[in-house]
Amino acid sequence: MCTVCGCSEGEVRVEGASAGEKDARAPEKHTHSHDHAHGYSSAPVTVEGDNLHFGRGPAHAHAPGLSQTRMVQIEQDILGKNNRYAEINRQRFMRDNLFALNLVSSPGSGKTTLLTASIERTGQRYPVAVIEGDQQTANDAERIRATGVKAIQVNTGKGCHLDAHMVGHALDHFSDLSGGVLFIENVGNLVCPAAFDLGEAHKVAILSVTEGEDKPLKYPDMFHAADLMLLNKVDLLPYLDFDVEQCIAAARRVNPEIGVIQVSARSGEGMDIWLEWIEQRRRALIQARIDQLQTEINKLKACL
Ligand SMILES: Nc1nc2c(ncn2[C@@H]2O[C@H](COP(=O)(O)OP(=O)(O)OP(=O)(O)O)[C@@H](O)[C@H]2O)c(=O)[nH]1
Ligand SMILES: [Zn+2]
Ligand SMILES: [Zn+2]
Ligand SMILES: [Zn+2]
Repeated sequence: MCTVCGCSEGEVRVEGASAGEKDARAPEKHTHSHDHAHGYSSAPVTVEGDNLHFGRGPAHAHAPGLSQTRMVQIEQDILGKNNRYAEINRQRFMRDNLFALNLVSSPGSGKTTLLTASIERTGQRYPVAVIEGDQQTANDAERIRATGVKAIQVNTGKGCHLDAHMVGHALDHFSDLSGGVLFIENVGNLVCPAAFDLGEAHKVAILSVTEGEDKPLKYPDMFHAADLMLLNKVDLLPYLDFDVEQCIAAARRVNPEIGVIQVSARSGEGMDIWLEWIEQRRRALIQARIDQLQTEINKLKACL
């Protein structure tokens, strides 16, 4: 995963040495015939019968040639830097009373379809803008632009997620969005975007019913990080053996607090509930800002 192997930062940075050089701090490389059964604490693989676990060391991951300690250090460096950018984004969102949502899911769950349907239903009540993340193409941004809403496409190349720095650059392309909603469609990937704070108010995980009800258990980080799960494509339920209750139970096992809304971007089912969820939180954000400013005003008045 990118926070530990550092794929988002490129080879040179990851290895802590120039390209082609070995990381002097990395332990000796093991061959695959070696069974790792030597019991040292950073052993990257735990064997339980026929099950091999590579995520039980302190780094919760494995990268060939890197020690657990080194991976933890790299992760802290990458996430620390990201979090500083995220904080700047958060301040920009607060200054503009902009309600930002980070939409995360595997490829094809219906994020862009859901966004276009949401935008069409929202009308012109408040400003809406979209940041689109994909490895390549501006296809999704063009689909958003067709609704009349401004969209900035961010192509990540080999990158598997948006980071807060990218979002900061995209934000520079929007003018006044005060009081509005910013949708950030992350790169389709159920793993890496979970770790990257973009400064958003909430991560919203979209899971479509064609993907299987066990996904929250298989990819728990994402559903743990999200405040809401949109269960999309419910119009297809009659043709599948997908168990909705089992899926919701799986999501609540990894995140007892997660909200769930069943939607279909195709039929429109559940869309009003989703838009009401957005509206309530957007208004609460503005109200909190009013209360904060009122306190400031009261303090100043007391100085007169
Ligand atoms: N039946 C049905 N199909 C849907 C629904 N929402 C999206 N789709 C279809 O699912 C496919 C993928 O939808 P997209 O909106 O492109 O999915 P995405 O999550 O944006 O995909 P990436 O950006 O590649 O990750 C398309 O063929 C959509 O028409 C839905 O509610 N019901
Ligand atoms: Zn990654
Ligand atoms: Zn999309
Ligand atoms: Zn920059």
